[in-house]
Amino acid sequence: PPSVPAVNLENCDREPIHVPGAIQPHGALLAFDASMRVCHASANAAQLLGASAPVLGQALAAAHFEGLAAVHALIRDVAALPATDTEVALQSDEVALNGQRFDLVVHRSGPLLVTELEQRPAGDDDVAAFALRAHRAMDRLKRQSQVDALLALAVRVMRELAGFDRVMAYRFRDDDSGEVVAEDRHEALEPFAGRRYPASDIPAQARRLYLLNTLRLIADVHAQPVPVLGADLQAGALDMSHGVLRSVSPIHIEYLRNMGVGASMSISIVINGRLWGMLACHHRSARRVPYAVRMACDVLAQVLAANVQTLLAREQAEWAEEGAQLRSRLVQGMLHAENTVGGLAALAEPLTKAFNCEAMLLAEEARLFVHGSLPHGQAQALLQWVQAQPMAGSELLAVQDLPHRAPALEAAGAGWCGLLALRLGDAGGWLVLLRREQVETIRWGGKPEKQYTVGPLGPRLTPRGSFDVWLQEVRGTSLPWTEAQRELGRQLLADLSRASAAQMAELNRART
Ligand code: BLA
Repeated sequence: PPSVPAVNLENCDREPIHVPGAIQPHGALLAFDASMRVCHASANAAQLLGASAPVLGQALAAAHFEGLAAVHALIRDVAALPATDTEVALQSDEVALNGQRFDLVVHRSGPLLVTELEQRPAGDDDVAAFALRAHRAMDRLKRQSQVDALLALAVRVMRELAGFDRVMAYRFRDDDSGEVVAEDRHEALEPFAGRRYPASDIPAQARRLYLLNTLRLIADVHAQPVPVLGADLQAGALDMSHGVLRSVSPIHIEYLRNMGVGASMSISIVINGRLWGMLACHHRSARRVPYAVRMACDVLAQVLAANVQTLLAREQAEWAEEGAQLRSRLVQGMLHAENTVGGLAALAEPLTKAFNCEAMLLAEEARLFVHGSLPHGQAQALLQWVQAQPMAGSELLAVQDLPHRAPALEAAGAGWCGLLALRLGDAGGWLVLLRREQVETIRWGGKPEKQYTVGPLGPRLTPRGSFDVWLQEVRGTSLPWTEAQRELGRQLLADLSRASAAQMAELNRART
């Protein structure tokens, strides 16, 4: 028997999911080499396309079957298209073969022309009406001005269009874990909104593939995959990165079955070349979605991505503008201020706002200034702790979990968790910004660590068998200081040092 490579948590990101050697059974695949001979064929080709469908090794020109002319024409079209590294040559059409309707999708994979024929689901003649609905949906997406509202609308629209039982917007975080940030679902289903899933649920190679091929349909998680055979050993395994019938990783199939899902369609939300999130659609039973409808969903996700990008850029620009104003006010203020503490203290309100924090303290020589509900005793204790930290030449210290690092401070009832300390020159002065605790209750969609179970391939690590909510309460931390906030901190320090250099020069001039 062929040896089955064991897939486990350590190596599942190396499972070569782009060359599975099989397709989903609701279609057939034929790949042609440069001389237009069949070099790969799915084992169900004759059964689906008719007994006269071309067989392995046969030249397309030698085949005679109903619908051949349409197939031939599309293959010729794709062969004539220029293919670049970033763009696959791809064309599709609807054809009648063997008394059935198929979506014919042809694309180039290296030197090969890959022909996929997907059975058309019955009763979906209204593609024109669908196109109109999709157009109106995109128009509505463009009019949203908040990311949350935009995603909420997108999942609703997607569910209307594609008819799944559940549609989720899944947004990745910096650590590649993800969160369901919007959801529209059949009322019989339990809500998944707000749940968090670990990074390993979508391994790295799958993420890379989802950047190249942005929509994938798993039409039936209980269907038996159909092997794709090669004409000879040289044919090697067929790269199906850009295919539409690619068979799905068995480990992911198991995951979906455990989740009670019958069919899944997910569409990448790509922003600045990065996988920002996905629209994940689940159905409780098997579900086929015609190719044209899937392509409209894909375009919808692109419109969504463009709008999310615009809104995020606007938020960033507004914050940057606020920061720029703060800097120029500081530079102005320093012209008249007695000292650095005075200049900064005058801006306590806008400073705490820009850094999204609740309190700040300023210290230089004997001067101590506090803003927010921060008793002097606490300010002193915090300052002492900051002064004792090894800065290793750095002018900035950012802490998100102060109680864990400074238990003694916590015992004194300080209650501060986030601390951003900026060193004011070499004279031992500090600007310290403080944040309160942000208790985060993570609703993991199941216990994050995977469990051993005995599957059909013997004992191995499998995706989670349980998707019951698992609450993790994270205490003693604040919101993290963003890179933009740290950068603003560094810029303020640079402004201050320029201002004091100018003052010194002024003083010297006055003396001479
Ligand atoms: C793929 N994992 C995926 C996909 C999703 C998720 C959306 C894309 C394929 C699809 O459309 O179904 C994960 N799906 C989720 C999450 C939610 C959801 C988080 O609905 C939340 C609601 N998965 C594991 C482990 C491994 C693993 C441990 O949990 C590996 C050991 C693998 N996931 C895995 C693989 C794929 C995948 C290999 C790629 C499937 C493919 O495209 O062939």
